[in-house]
Amino acid sequence: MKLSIRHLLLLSCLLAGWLYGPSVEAKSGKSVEAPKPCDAVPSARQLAWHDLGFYAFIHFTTTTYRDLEWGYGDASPDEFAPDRLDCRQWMNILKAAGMKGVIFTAKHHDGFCLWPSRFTDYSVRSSSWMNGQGDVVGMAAREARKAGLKFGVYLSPWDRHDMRYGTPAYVAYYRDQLRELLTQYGPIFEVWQDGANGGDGYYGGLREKRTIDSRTYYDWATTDSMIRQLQPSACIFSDAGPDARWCGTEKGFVGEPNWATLHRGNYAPGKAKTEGLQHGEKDGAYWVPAEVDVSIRPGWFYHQKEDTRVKTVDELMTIYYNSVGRGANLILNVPPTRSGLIHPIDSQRLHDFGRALRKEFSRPLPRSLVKEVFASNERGGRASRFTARNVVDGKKLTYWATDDSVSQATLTLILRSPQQLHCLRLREPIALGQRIDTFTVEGLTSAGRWVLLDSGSTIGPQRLLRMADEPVSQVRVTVGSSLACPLLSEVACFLPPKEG
Ligand code: FUL
Ligand code: CA
Repeated sequence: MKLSIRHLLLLSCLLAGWLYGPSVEAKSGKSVEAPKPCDAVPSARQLAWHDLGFYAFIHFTTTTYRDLEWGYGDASPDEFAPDRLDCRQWMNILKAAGMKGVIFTAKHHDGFCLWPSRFTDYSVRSSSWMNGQGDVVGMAAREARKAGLKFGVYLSPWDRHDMRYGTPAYVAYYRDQLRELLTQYGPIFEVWQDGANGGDGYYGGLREKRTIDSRTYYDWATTDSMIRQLQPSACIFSDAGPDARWCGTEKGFVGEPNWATLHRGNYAPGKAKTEGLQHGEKDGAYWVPAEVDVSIRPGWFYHQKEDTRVKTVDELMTIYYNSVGRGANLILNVPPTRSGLIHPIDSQRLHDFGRALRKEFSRPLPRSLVKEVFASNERGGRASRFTARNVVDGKKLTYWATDDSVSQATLTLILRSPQQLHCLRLREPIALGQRIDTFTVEGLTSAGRWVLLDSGSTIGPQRLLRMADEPVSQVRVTVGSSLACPLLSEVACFLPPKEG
């Protein structure tokens, strides 16, 4: 029998209903209620966002040609002059690195628009590049899609070129531009709202300092509702969410613990409170997960003098473990050169990193090597749909749950033979909220001793733990504390990658 997409959708809905639904009869005959979700849970758009994990940032504009990080806003449109621009080259490199999407700087602080906006003459339309016929946003969006990468936009709220900046007319202009970006370039997965508002700039030739009240000036609520209307699946990123938050640093890590929850009211774009952004807030009322933004080079824009400072594969791997490995998403910036291509050093590095990533997780412990999985408590008993065995079935939707009264529990994987483990991946079924606070992982050595392999705080959509060398015949995860009864959808073990 052939299954159509509709059949598959129906089946997955039934499965999700069964797993997260209110109540069913377990095989034991007892009625077992699914655990209730925590107060703050992700929306459907956030759940899809969590699945992306790793994507790219591209910083490219006139600033690239001035060798600056923040363009002042006075560059002539003619200065933007890539002679070999090739967005397909960018996308193929990003794809090979294992990325799932790309966010492009449609307009950085210098105000120059990389698409021919109808609302300003400060754009590619005024450049002699391609006789004013060019549209980098369009090219990037098209090539991203062809490569199977999701596309997102960065539109800097701070605009050092535009005369209107600081007045209500500028906010209307910002929204007009955003409307163009959200209606002309297909599906957008994320809209990046930068918090920087540095003050001085060109501002239509006045060359002065302008300050705004970042809490009130932009009226983000109105802009965000426009985004919702035009691109309902797009996640909105800023220092304060609503869908994803800045992690509070540009060094390439999120804190531990990393809660996806936050008291949103205490945050505003441009008003970063590093501690809360790095760690989230355990009792936060909103689901606002962290995104880790970091550049492959020291700067966000390309500078030849940084050709020797491209991050190494080891550095990138550490960043990956400290971001994706702590349940955040990673947005890695790769700046094109003046010619419009990704530099060969960065390209080679990303190629090597992609290979290293694939290798890192290339040897999942075969299911046949797991003899049994036991837990100190299984909701509804051993035969229920919440059995501990759900953590090794390779399915994200199935999970182990305990009874509601439980906040400490152990789950033990018994292996058929001692194995040297390389890495462990733990996942909570976050559709029901982030619950596990502290945990330890121990291994049973051949000497019959339990040794501590790792311990930590928070798991979320995924937690990657690097393991020590000693072979173990059992792996025991102990939940020390949990905000509500603990749930785990996966305890995946990876064996050391084969050399070569
Ligand atoms: C910051 C900006 O000021 C940088 O130039 C860069 O765009 C970075 C991603 O965000 O706030
Ligand atoms: Ca599972």
